[in-house]
Amino acid sequence: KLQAVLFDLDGVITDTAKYHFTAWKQMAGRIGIEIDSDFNESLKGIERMQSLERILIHGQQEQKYSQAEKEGLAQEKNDEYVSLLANLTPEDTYPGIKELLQELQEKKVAAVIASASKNAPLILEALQLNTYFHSIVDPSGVPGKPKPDIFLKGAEQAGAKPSFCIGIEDSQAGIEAIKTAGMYAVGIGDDRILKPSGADIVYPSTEELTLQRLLAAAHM
Ligand code: B16
Ligand code: MG
Repeated sequence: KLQAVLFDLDGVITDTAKYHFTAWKQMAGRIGIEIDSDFNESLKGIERMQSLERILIHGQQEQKYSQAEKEGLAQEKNDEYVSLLANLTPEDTYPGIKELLQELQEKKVAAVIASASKNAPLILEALQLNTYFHSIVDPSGVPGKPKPDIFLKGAEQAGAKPSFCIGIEDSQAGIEAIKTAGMYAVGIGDDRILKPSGADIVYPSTEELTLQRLLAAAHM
């Protein structure tokens, strides 16, 4: 019955979440705002300009910058982030991911990237994983997570019914988005963080992700 598996990218396919954190921390530090890893949880899965808004509110600077200045700050973060991405190689793919993608390909279950990141194509290319995906959702102009739209668009692209889809996420916002989309939500990370957002099951790492386990957990 399983028709598609929708993968978040940052924090599920590879550890780009740490590069986002480093790049935001650097930009925020430059304008006098401290961010720690707890606060960073609230940025995961959140689109670029929205993330910046959250950081400015966190530092009580939400009134300080014009729209053009904010775009400059976001650009500064992205430039730093993209330069960190130059370090990515196929070895940076999280354990178990390539094997799962191979299994899905064999069983003709569509794998889709449902990421908020505009850098997703660049990252998949660096990891040499492009050929395993049926499609990559373009997040431009789509309401961001925790809204369900990125996941719904991914299911539509794969011709899949949401109730026969599994979404995999490392962020609170992403888990919420998957559940609102009416899909089975698999969390990767800490269940104390992801269960309250509605995760149906949480695995501490991607190593545990096998097709057999997913099918059994989701009763599909
Ligand atoms: P970009 P995901 C999200 O990716 C990240 O978790 C989030 O930290 C980032 O701000 C967002 O993508 C936008 O990324 O600046 O590259 O367009 O977790 O949805 O794969
Ligand atoms: Mg993520």
